[in-house]
Amino acid sequence: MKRAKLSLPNNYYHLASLAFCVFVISLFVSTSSHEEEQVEVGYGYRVRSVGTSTTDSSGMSSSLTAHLQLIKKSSLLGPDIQNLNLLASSGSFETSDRLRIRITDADHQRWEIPQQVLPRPSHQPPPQNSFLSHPTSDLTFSLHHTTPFVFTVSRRSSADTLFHTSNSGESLLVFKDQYLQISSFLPASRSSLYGLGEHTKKSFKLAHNQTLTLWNADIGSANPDLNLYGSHPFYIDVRSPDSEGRVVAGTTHGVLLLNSNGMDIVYTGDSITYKVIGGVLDFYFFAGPTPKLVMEQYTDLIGRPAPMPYWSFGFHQCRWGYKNVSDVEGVVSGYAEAGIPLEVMWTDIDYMDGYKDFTLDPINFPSDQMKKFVDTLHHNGQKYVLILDPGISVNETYGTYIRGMQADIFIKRDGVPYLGQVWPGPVYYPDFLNSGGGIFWGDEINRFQNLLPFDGLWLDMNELSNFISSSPSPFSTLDDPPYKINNSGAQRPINERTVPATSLHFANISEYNVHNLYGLLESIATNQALVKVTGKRPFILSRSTFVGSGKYTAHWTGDNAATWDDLAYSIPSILNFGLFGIPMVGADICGFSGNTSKELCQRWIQLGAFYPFARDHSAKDTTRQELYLWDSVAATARKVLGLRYRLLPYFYMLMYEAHTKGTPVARPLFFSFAQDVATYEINSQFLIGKGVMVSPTLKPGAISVDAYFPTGNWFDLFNYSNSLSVNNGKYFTLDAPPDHINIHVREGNIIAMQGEAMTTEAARKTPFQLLVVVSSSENSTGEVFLDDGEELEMGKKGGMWTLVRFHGRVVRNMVIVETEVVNGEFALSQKWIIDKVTCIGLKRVQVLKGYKLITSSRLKMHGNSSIWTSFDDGGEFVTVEMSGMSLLMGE
Ligand code: MIG
Repeated sequence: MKRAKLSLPNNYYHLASLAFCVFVISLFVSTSSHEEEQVEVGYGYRVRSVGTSTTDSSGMSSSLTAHLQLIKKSSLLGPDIQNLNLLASSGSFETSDRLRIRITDADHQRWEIPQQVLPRPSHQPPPQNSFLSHPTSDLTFSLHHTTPFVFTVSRRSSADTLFHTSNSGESLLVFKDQYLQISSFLPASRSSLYGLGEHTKKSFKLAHNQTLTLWNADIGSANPDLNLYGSHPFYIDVRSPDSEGRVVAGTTHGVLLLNSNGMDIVYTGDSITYKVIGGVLDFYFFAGPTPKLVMEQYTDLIGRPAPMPYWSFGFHQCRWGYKNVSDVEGVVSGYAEAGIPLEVMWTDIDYMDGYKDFTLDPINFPSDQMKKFVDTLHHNGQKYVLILDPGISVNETYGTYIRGMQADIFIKRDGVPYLGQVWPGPVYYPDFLNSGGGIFWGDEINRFQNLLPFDGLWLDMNELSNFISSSPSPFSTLDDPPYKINNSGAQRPINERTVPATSLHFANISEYNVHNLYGLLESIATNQALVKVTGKRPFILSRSTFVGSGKYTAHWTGDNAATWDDLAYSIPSILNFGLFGIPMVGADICGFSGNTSKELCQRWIQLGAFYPFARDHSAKDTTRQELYLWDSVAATARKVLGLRYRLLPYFYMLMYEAHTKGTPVARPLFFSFAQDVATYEINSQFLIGKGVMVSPTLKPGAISVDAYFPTGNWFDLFNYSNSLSVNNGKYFTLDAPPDHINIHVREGNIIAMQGEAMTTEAARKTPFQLLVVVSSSENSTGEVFLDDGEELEMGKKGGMWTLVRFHGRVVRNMVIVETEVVNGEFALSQKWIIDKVTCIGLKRVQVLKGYKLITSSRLKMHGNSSIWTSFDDGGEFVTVEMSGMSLLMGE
């Protein structure tokens, strides 16, 4: 029998510690004494017994248990676990669109993510006959093979196999204390995978033959392919049609391995292999069958994205290295003088006294000046956000430290708080698994808010980041586990520059197991604190994230570089976070590290103006990059941020959609055009919502851009002209002069826009304009969601909000637009009006036949009302604009 040999990490011998040497020797012995038979990491399991419960009307079980028994021992990577339990549940218990398959040690409890951290249904079998009230799931689980154990997950409606664990030697199921492995075959030519982050990727669609490592680390996102700040073991698989024609193009499912331990995921194209260093195998399959439905099903499990305050969709300015209050004030006035909207001013660690959280530098950022500064911002309708790092300076004269010690809430190692090293020097790290840690943190936030009324918090360094690497404990295999995940692309020790894995959290939970959860836990604690302290909808920006973080925080992609490559990589990164359920995401505009250039910054603000989260941020000692510093960049910023601010109601409506359904704000093209397989490959364009496409220029010196357009009529959103009529999706070369980014809106959309202004507050006071992009082949739809922009809940029953849905259609030579209003009272109380309706996409021939304007009785036309028509460049389409109306929003 041919057995593949386990390949050892390259730097295996360099890393050898005491525990390691023992391992090397035992390996040596075993290979030398069995010259013929090569050693396998595992030999799989056999199914010993199977039980089912709750059979539904079609005879399918909605729950199945199986007992698995080890086939043969292997000593590689530690002893095997003898007996495993498998529970597969679907149908009535999990929702009908979700299938859970959990495999764990039958005899001992193992680490699993606690319910308080990520609430989810427990895994007891469902009560009898509860299936009756539920539709049948499209996902089926089957035990494909019993010796060795192999299972499949298929789609009932098309018989497509979605997951098929391997029965071949090197990729059999392995289950050891510190090494779990499972593989699935994939149909390489029909399967497009997205997700599995956080990594910087050149392409959005995952390339074949790569290892994706998940271990949260303070590694700059300017480094492609390395494990970065967050861990999301979730992918979606967009399928192309099969040869029998049973699978429709774009049929999509999602797969989550809910596990917080470090892992490597090896994706070859033909297969995916998870190599995990702890926990259990807890898979969730989401049936889709559209990308949108997968997101709805995924966020139903992990938590819907947090609503973001309206103001957070404005433009943000930050920099590491602002010198003092007057430096920061100068930036605020620089924006005002240049006529570029600035919503939020940020300060980085510079504001702190000796980099201590919750303090102000008494010389450069003294509290009286800072208070005045923040009051002035608020007076002008602007906001202020500041940074916090988790490490608390070890300093006997520092109140926060003293209170933390009294509360006894720091992460410990060997019985005492673990001493790390970050910006303030020696630090202890709060333990957010300890409820006392959250209380401590909330109390500090409260005290600081009383000193300085900040509007949001920025959580950095929460991977956890540590400037030192502690040596592994000789008494444990946690610090130096037998399997080396590909940390930092070089199988670096998992303890490198973080809190060591043998450190202990509350209830003696090891850092080894919860390392990847720190950012999530800090976000939860911070969110709870802000709710309590401010009573308003929190705005939190966290660098480190995990499955479920979107329920509490926004995210930025971390330390990119001011390069053209990084500009391009920002698109896959942002789209990925949409898939991870964190739709409020952006990259540092103009680039973080290294010196930006005028041209790069000009192109970056063009793209960044359409990130869900738009912030200019740069590293210390780089050249300044505030947008007003170059005339050309300033002019572009006015233009693109002008459009962004006009689109604020649209972004906010998308936030509502994200919050209620999990749909990303920035979406891959295949979210709207799943049937068009060409969209699966697109890396440099994306959609805002369902119908606004962003096609940025990403190359130096370029004055045109090649952009893909799926079928339909598309119109330049800046001038409603330059229309493109596409019968069959294709690439166009579009003009892209230095001051222009191509933004197109597709037929079939209705967008409620407002006016440009210097703040979101001022923009919200301007009248609405309805852009109706009519279509001869489909109805046009759009929505607007209105509330005060900062109340805790978004769209909750009984709340103060209004939802207006627009439906438009062309009937002969009439355009009919109807509105459907939910909870009109709130909008009516605000007296918002629509003063302009612009119809684009009308065919010239339709209009030449003559058009009538039929106004409803409520549509009041004023003395200065006007209607005008114009023809686009190609002469094919007509724009009809009615202005000077005062149609009440909400009526
Ligand atoms: O060690 O606070 O990603 O945005 O400017 C660097 C200083 C710490 C990393 C963040 C970056 C921030 C910087 N921080």
